[in-house]
Amino acid sequence: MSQKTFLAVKPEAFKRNDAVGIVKMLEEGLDAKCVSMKVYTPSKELAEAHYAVHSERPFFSELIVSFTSGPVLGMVWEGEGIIDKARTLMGATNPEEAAEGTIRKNFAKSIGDNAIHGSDAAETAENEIKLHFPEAEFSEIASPSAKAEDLVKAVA
Ligand code: DAT
Ligand code: MG
Repeated sequence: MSQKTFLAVKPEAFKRNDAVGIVKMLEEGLDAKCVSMKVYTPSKELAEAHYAVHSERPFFSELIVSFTSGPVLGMVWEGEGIIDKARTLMGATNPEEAAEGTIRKNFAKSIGDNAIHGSDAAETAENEIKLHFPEAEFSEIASPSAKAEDLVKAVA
């Protein structure tokens, strides 16, 4: 079944200039299309809504500080089974457990600085897309990594 997922290069990885490299891995590793991409700094309200499921966890406040600390590269990708495919390509939450060839193996530094977010189920994907892309305008981006390069340059 074709579905959409929300993916985002997190602020620390964006700051390290890894956004384009991460998008290249998505482009090459997912048999899917990117249908929206933008750079923005999440507000506290957006971050708290995005991570609401973790609000009782001890790391919640640092998670919010991290996710609001600078620009993210937010994306919507669409394809068959894209939610699980993207999670597999991302790798484990803790990069020490991430498999070879995954984005987190290559780009994450620690569990709290793990480079990328990806929706974990159909319902969360739908909610996260509504939250981050309320404009809901989707059409295929021909070269996601070229578009990422342009967006990164524009904020440099
Ligand atoms: P994922 O991002 O793989 O979906 P998650 O939903 O369990 O992982 O957690 C959301 C984010 O919270 C995760 O990407 C990084 C942070 N996090 C999770 N567990 C943590 C921990 N034990 N210490 C610090 N940060 C943590
Ligand atoms: Mg999660």
